[in-house]
Order: sequence, then structure tokens, then C-alpha cells
Amino acid sequence: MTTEHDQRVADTLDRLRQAQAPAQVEAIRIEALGKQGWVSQLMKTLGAMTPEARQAEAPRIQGMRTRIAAAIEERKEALEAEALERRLAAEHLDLTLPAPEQPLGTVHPVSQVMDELAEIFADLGFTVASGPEIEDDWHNFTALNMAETHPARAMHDTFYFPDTGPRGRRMLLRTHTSPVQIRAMMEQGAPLRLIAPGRVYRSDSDATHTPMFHQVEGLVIDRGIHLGHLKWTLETFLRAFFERNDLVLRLRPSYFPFTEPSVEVDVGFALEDGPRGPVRVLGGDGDAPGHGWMELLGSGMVNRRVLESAGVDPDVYQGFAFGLGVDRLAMLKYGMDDLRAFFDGDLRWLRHYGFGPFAQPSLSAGIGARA
Ligand code: FA5
Repeated sequence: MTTEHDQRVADTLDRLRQAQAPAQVEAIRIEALGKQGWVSQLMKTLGAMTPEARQAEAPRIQGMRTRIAAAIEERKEALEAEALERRLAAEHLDLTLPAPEQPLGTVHPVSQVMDELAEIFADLGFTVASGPEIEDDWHNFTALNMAETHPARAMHDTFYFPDTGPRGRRMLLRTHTSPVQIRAMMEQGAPLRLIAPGRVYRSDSDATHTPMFHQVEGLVIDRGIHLGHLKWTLETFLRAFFERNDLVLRLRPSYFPFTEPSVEVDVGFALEDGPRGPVRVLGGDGDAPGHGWMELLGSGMVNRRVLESAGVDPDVYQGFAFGLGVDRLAMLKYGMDDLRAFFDGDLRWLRHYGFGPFAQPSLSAGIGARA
């Protein structure tokens, strides 16, 4: 008996070692350990034995069962590991290939223009900064020389939160990207050269105003900065952005509490005949016959009171800042006529005005290359 069983166990272990597929292992398991399996049958014989015989036989049969069960487990794991190895070696996924059967999404023109801006300003040595969209009124207004009672606060139709935030400050959705100026100066000190793109919010809606829109703030702080630096930077940026060297800028005196002097910048355009009436073509002297000016951005020399609020010594450092409406830039460059359509999520609009996911803007490929 004993040798016969031992032989059978040895056979089973042998066959297990040779099994090449999980199904073979399973067949061997059923044959030995299944309900009708031979080891299970042996277990059943224990009941009919005398107590002495059972005492001798039980551990022997249990031992066989344990050895076979362990061998089955071991072979299963080995086979699974081999299968995994084979799959890993055989399968590969080329993540650079577009999925041909799937409709491709497009990059929103605002995202594309943001990338274009970052690319151009990075080339001019600007870093990219950011700040929170939920802001307090100190960063959004007070530190920018707009005290509680300042009438300019009313110019921004502000969304306020019902509850106050830390230090009892009123909380709001930031109305412009200018609070990032304050945060950057307080965190990094002078000198500084950065842009801060992001979402801003005002309670406003028509063809050129939406309750949420995008701005890019620019800030340069250093010794001896003057208006000439501002003009050169904006001219260089706008020429690169619109890919035209004949752009003419007009700097117009303006007012912002946080800059002194303040300038609004217009760009000259010509009216040309288009298929559906006159179209604005950027470039040329806006005062010439058949020409005009379009406002693009607000800017100016950083007010010394703003530098003081942010802990920068205005007797040592000067700076300029500007704030651009990104959505308006996109409209001008890519020819959309209604800003509200930017945020409707209409697939036809997105397919028409969107950019291919591979159309990464780069100075070498042409900043607005479509793919
Ligand atoms: C500002 O927001 C200033 N923070 C800009 C600034 C920064 C001036 C730094 C000086 C120094 P203004 O409210 O004019 O300024 O907005 C700037 C630009 O945002 C506008 O020229 C316009 O292009 C865009 N803009 C303003 N309101 C809306 C709106 N509701 N929808 C879309 N674009 C808007």
C-alpha cells in the first residue's frame, strides 16, 4: 500500500512538473484532490478503520494531500508568472500613435494662445507664476492701491463670497490677475520678470465680455526700469504673437490705481474688403485713412505704493506691469466674433476653431502653426 501510494504521489508530482498549462494542472488537481479524486477517496477510508490503524494512516494520507496541494499551488504560480513574462515580452503599446478610430479632441483656442504667450515670454526670459482664483480683497484691491472706499473697486463687477476668510478679509473671485503681482513680490522679492496667466471673474456678459475670462499679467521689477522697456517688451511680444513686423502700437494715457503713469495699448489695423464686408487686418498706422486702432491691454509703471505694499523698496526698484485679455487676443488672431461662444462647449465650434493636439506652439515652427 505504502509504496503504491508513494509511487502515485511521485507520479502526480512528476506530471505536475511537466504540466504546461493551467488546465493541465487543474485536471491533475481534480484527479487527486477533487471530490472523487483518489486522495479524497483514501481520506474516506479512514472512517472505517480501527482507531489504531487510523492513527497510523491519517497523518500519512494527510501528508500526501499536503504535498500534492503545495505542488499544485507552486506549479500554478510558476505557470502564471511565465504567462505574464510572455505577455510582457509580446505586448507593446506605441503611445505616440494617434488612435485612428477615435474622434480626436481639439485644444481650445484659449489654451493654445496661453501656450503661445508662455513660449514667447519664456524666450524673453520671463518665468510663469500663478495665484489663487479665490482671492481676498487685500491682494485683489487694497495692496494694489485700491482702498476700501476707492471708486475703482466699483469698476470691477466683483463676485463676493458671503463669508470672510483668514484675518477677517472679504473673499472674492479674483477680478484680474494683478493680485499675482503682490504675491510674487512678497514671495520672491526683487528683481523679478514673470507672466501670470489665469482665469478671472466679473459679473459681465455681452459679445466681448463674459463672466469668466482669461488674463495674462506681466511684471518686471529691477533697477532703472522705465517706460521704454515696457514699450519694447510689448512691441516685441505682439509682433511675435501676431507674426507681423509691421504692427504699429499706440500708447494712450490711461488710469489704473496700481500703475503710474498708466498706458493703454492700441494696435493699428486696416479695414479691408472681405467676402462678407470689411475685415480688420492688423498692421499699419491706425490714423491713416481706412485705418483704425484696437485696444489690447492695460499697463504702466508699477505705482510706488504697490511696491511698498509688497515689501519692495521703491527708491531702489522700479517696474512695469501689464494685463492682457487672452480671449480678446485669441479673437483677434483667429477671427472669432463672439466671446460667449468660447465657453458654450459647442463641438462644431471647438472642431472649427480648436487646434490639433500636436500643434504645440514653438518659435521655430511658427507660433500659431495649426496641425
Ligand atoms: C485690468 O484688469 C488690469 N488689471 C490690467 C493691468 C495690469 C493694468 C497691470 C496695468 C497693469 P482691465 O479691466 O482693463 O484691466 O482688463 C484688462 C483686459 O482684460 C482688457 O483690456 C480686456 O482685454 C480684458 N477684459 C476685461 N473685461 C473682460 C470681460 N468681461 N471679458 C473678456 N475680456 C475682458
